[in-house]
Amino acid sequence: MGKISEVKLYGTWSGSPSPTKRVEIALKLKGIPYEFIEEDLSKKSDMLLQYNPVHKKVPVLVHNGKPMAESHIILEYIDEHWKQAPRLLPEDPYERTKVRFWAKFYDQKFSYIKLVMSEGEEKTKAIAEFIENICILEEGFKRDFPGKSPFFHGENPGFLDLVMGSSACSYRVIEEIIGVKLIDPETHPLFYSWVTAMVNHSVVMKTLPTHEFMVNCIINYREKLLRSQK
Ligand SMILES: N[C@@H](CCC(=O)N[C@@H](CS)C(=O)NCC(=O)O)C(=O)O
Repeated sequence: MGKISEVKLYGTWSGSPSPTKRVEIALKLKGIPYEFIEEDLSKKSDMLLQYNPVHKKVPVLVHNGKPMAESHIILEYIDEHWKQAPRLLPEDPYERTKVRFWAKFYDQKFSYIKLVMSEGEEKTKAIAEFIENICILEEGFKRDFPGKSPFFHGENPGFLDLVMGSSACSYRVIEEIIGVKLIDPETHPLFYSWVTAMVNHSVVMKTLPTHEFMVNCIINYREKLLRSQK
């Protein structure tokens, strides 16, 4: 009989958009049972430091005692090890490059923390950059994923949906906190229909905290950070 898999996820259960959610959604989509271990990032556990000595960050997935870090790498591992549907990455190598390209672009360009934490001129600049990058994504969707709907991978969310969705699904939370509209269905129709499908997906809905909870958590986090800077 095959060995039963032991899967542990070290993550942060915060009310903020976080890469841990990408891994949680992937495990749930594939029906992989796992134990969630919550890390207090202000007091990192010895286990986390041992498992991720380079970056000292969550998420860390430990599969049968073998640790791995970095959410993109963990998602790829999950898809390669548990090959059951839904597949997270496309079969075709060229299609995979597109998905990886945009996932990297998203992580490099989008900072929700910057939007929430900045003020004055810096905030205006962060908002303009955010909207400019949404427009670049909109063009990218058209060029690289024509006819893919409602998700980049078709009927189920895949790698790029999870990388982007873990934070993009909270855009309304950010809009409410900063008092500025970021996503316009008229100007960003593809992004808008994609993000709406993500927000309404049953697994995503169950995994992400509610709107009110996130608003409170992010406001508290911002106040705590501002107090510590005084
Ligand atoms: N590139 C990493 C980013 C992970 C990350 O930023 N994790 C944050 C929590 S959302 C963290 O552990 N921060 C603790 C720290 O920076 O000390 C990934 O995709 O997994």
